[in-house]
Formats: sequence, C-alpha cells, structure tokens
Amino acid sequence: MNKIKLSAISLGLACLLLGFQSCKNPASKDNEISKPNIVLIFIDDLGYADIGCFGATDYQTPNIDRLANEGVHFTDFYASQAVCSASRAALLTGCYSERISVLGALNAFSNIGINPEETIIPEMLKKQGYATGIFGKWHLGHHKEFLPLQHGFDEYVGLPYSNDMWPVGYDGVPADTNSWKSNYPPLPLIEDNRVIDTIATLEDQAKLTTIYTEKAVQFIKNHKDKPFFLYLPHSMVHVPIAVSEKFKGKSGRGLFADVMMEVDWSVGEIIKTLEENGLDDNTLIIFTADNGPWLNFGNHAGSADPLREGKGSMWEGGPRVSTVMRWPGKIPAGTECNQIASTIDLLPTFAEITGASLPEKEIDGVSILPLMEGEKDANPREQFYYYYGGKLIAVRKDNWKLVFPHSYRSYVGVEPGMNGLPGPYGKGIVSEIELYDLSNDISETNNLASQHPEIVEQLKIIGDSARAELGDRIQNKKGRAVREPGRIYKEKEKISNFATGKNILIKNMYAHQYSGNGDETLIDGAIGSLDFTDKEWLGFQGTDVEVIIDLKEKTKDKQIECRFLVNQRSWIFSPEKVVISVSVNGKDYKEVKTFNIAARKQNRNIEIKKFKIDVRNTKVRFIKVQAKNIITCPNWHDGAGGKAWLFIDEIIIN
Ligand SMILES: [Ca+2]
Ligand SMILES: [Ca+2]
Repeated sequence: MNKIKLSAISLGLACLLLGFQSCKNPASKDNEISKPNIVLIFIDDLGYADIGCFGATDYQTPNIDRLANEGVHFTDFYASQAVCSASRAALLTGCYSERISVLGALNAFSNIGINPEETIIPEMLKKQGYATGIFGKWHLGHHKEFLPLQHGFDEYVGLPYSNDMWPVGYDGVPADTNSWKSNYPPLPLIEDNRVIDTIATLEDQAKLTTIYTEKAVQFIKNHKDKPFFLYLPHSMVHVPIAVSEKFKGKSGRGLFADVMMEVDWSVGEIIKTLEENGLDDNTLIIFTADNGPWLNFGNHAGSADPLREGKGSMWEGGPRVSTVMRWPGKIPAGTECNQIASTIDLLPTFAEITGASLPEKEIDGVSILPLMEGEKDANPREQFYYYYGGKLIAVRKDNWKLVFPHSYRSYVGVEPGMNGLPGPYGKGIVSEIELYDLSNDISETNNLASQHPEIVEQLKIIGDSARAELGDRIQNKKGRAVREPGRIYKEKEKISNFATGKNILIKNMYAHQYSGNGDETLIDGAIGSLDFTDKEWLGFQGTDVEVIIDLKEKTKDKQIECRFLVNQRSWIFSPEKVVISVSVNGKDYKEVKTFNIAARKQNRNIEIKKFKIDVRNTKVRFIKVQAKNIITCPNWHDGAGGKAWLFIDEIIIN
C-alpha cells in the first residue's frame, strides 16, 4: 500500500482527534518539511552504455554509479521519443509527445512550443509549495510565452534549444555565409526571460556544464529550507561537445570521455551540496537522458551497446535510456528494475510522492513509485508505444516488441564522422511486421514474428488502440485525443471570397497532417498565418498543385489571387511557377497568366507569397490554378535531396 496515502489517512485521523480547528491548515510546517526535494538530471544524447554502471569502460563515472549503488537502476526505461523536443515535452507533461503535438526538435525559427494549457511538472509542484528551477537546455519553444518562467519555473539559466543550432561550422569557426548554419542567430544564453550572453565559440560551449552546475548548486543552497524541484537538463553530451579546462585531457581517452567525466563531476557536486546541507536523505535524485547517442558523429558520440541503432530511430538504442534513481530510505540500495518504465511516468510519480493533483487533461504516464520502492510483482506500465514524428513505429508489452513496417534512420553500413564532423545517415526499411523478445534479445537481431503469430495479434491490438488515441502518420490516421501545441500566430483573418461555397477539385493529394479543413480550405475565406501548422494551410509534399474551381455561373471582371507560404527552414518553398487559366465550359482553358519565379535562393524570412491577376473582358466559370513545386530541396539546403513542400491557404476570387 502506498505510503503517502497512509500518512494522509493518519493525518486526517489525528485531526479528528484534535478537533476541527487544527484541520483548517493541513499544510502544516511538518508536512512541508517532509515533502522530498526532487532533482532531475537529464543528459542530452547519452548512450545506454555511457555510464559505468551500464557498461562504460573507457572512463569512470563514480558519482553516477554511486547513485545506482545507493538506489535503483532501471534497465528498461524509455524516453518517449528519440529526439530532443519531443522527448522533453513528454517528460514534463507526462504524455506521449503525440498527445501534446510537440514533435521533432524545435529550433530558432519554430513558431510553436509547449501549450500554456498543459500542466507541466513545475506547475504541478509549485502548487505544493515547491521552489522550481531549471538550469540547462529547455527546447520547448524559444519565444517568450514558451520559456520556462511562463510554465511554472521560478528560475532559469540555459539555452532555449540545442547547442548545435548556432551560426558556427562543425570546425568551431563562424559558418560560411553560404552555408545553411549561417541562417541561425547567435546562440543565446538566457537567464529568466533575458538573453545574458551569447555562446559563440567552442570555448563558450566548454563553460556550459560548469555554469549549469554552479547555478544548480546555488539553487539548492537558496532553497534548502523549503521543498524544491531542480531540473538540470545538460546541453552535453550533444554535439558540439566541449569540456572545461579542469577536465581537458583528463580521461586520456578522448574528448567524449572527458565530457562524460565532467557530467559525472556535476552529479558529484549536486550530491555533495545536498549532503553539506543535510538534504540528501530527503531528496530524490533521478539521472536519465532524452535519447540515445547520435552515432554518425563517431568519436564525438557515445555508445548504445548492446542496443540496436541510436538517436532518431526507435530501435532500442534510440529511446531506451540508462536511468538511475536514489532516495535514501525509500528506494532500496543497489537494486535493479527490469520492468518497463518511462520518462512520461515521472509526472504522476511526483504527484503521488508530493500529494499533488494530476493535471486536469488526460495524461499517459503512470506512477512508478512501486517500482522505485522495489515492491515485488509491481508492474504499473505493462506496455509502451514507440512513436517517432507522429508515426507509430512499434509497441511493447512485457518482454515483446512488435515493430511495424517503416523506414528509419540507420547508422549501420555508413562511415561515421570524426572529431565533430558528422558522417552520413543510412536508411533502413522494415517491410513486414517484426517481433522481438527483448528479454533474450536486447539487440533486436532475431525476428520471431512467424513463430509467435498469437503474440503478434495481441500486440497489433495494442497498436490499433494507440492509433485510435494518438494517430499514426504511417497509416494516415488521426488520433481522437491529440491536443494542439502552443502557437505564436493565433489571429485568424477572414476575407471575402466569391468562390466560397462553390465547387472545388484538388487534383493532387495533400498531406493529411496539413490538410486544413479539407478541400474547402482553399475557398473558405479564411487565410493562414505564418505558422504552417495552423489549420488554414494545405501542404503538398514533393508534388505540384492543381486546383479547379467551378463558380457555377458565368461571370467576368474577376480578380484572382492565390497565396503560398515560404518557410525554407521547414522545407516549404515558393512554387517555381504558377499558371492561372480560365474556362467557360470546363474543357477549353485559356491561360491568363504565368508567374515564373526564378530564384531558389536562400531566404531567411517566413513569408506569404501572393500571385494576383485581374481578368477583364473574359467570361469565366472555371478557374484553374497550377503551381509547380521544386520537388526536391536544393543542394544548399539542410534537407538537400529530400521532398520539398508547397503550402497554399486560399485562392481568392473577387
Ligand atoms: Ca537529444
Ligand atoms: Ca482558407
């Protein structure tokens, strides 16, 4: 039975005995003191085998290992997704990333962030009287409304997104103005809501672990008399890795090992500060990571051994993260937990520990306190959904993992980079359902689907319920429970459009995730904002656009305007040609205007391009708009060779 509830019951009983008066203020001083402090240390791109107790051999991590020796280590602990923003959004909301629509890795040009309607861990704990601080990488939106202070944190020092989102080349010198990286603004170091410094060089990067650690230590000292939640999401060991002077060359095994030693030092500083302030017995420390190693960075990446693949894939090397927890007196020392658990379970676990109410909106996490306490036969999370970028890649129940057909980023068969330079990605394909027994085959090498059809069927049902709930871009399914991200462009503008209510035929398929309100989106009199994820845009991936509007009557003297979004950072390009034609019979079309858009140059702006023509002295009933997509992203672009997008929101006829 749950200890927190027990103590609440006995408190209630004591109140009854003492009479009504003493019940008026249940949050007594004693109660406050007994609330544990929570320290959550979150490493970026850490490999499963990058700490000593999980198999690192090149260097030692005595402080992290100490947490394991004095607490529990989880062998089957998952980040919700093998990429930064999605993983962090899930951690802080207790939801699969798909439920709250924060996917991928946001950057300096993103228009979305964590929705203010969501309740995240610090907001929940603040209501319980906790002081809350974050020192490190946020990555849930860099606009002010998304930054930590607007979401329940009292204090923040850190980077708003990844440390490689900066105008600096892989060699550490300012990026060439022709290169994609030169698009980035200087990488800001933020305190509360203010930029206080710029991270401009590798020397600046080398200070980050120390800065975050010192801030965290100060935070603990400042709040030693009340319960606190300290979130320490390090920028390391995400590339570009860098280490301070005190650890340079210390491992003798290269820069990555030095950086890991510094991360371990940071953990030691936290433990030491807790001890010096008499807080270590009443503090839960959790050490985990957002996703596995970025293996194409070679010697600047960690190792996921013995797991398959790494960051960006949902083979175990992507989401399974080495996790240790220490809470003296509560978590039995030196224990190992092999049950499934996830970062999304931390929010409800913290709620149980602190007596906080769960968020009003539905979440996916379950309390794993029984696992932490070593309760025999406890298994609060029997299954796990492996989503990546809106795609349901796999599901797990107990020891079985069912992998659905999909293509994935692979690190197999390609030469990794060296010394900070990335190597290329390979591409892997799963063409038929695969089944793995993770209890015997942690490396996912032996597909057992044909031997266990009954287990395949069982897990398929779990997949179906995931899809019904949270959707699946592989099967073009929308989930019933998916919520919106936070957005900065909210105003919707209504315009008059003679074509509203008329017939429209769209000849090419738009992507279901950018499907607005269906075909009528283009003539509904509502225009899109600069945010391509708002519901007013239709997105066409790697295809042209051809639209025919039937005005159902002959008319003349019309103005025709069509609008396209340009947001090259999100792979959305201007059409290279727009042709507007008209017809009275729907068969014989007369071209009235061709716009040739010459340049595919780099464009830093997010903008809406309008193509407008007056059609005079011509009878019109049918209007055809054809827009030519550049089809593939140009060579200079980040997504070179990938499919380019065309986004259109309205064809206005007046
Ligand atoms: Ca990461
Ligand atoms: Ca529209």
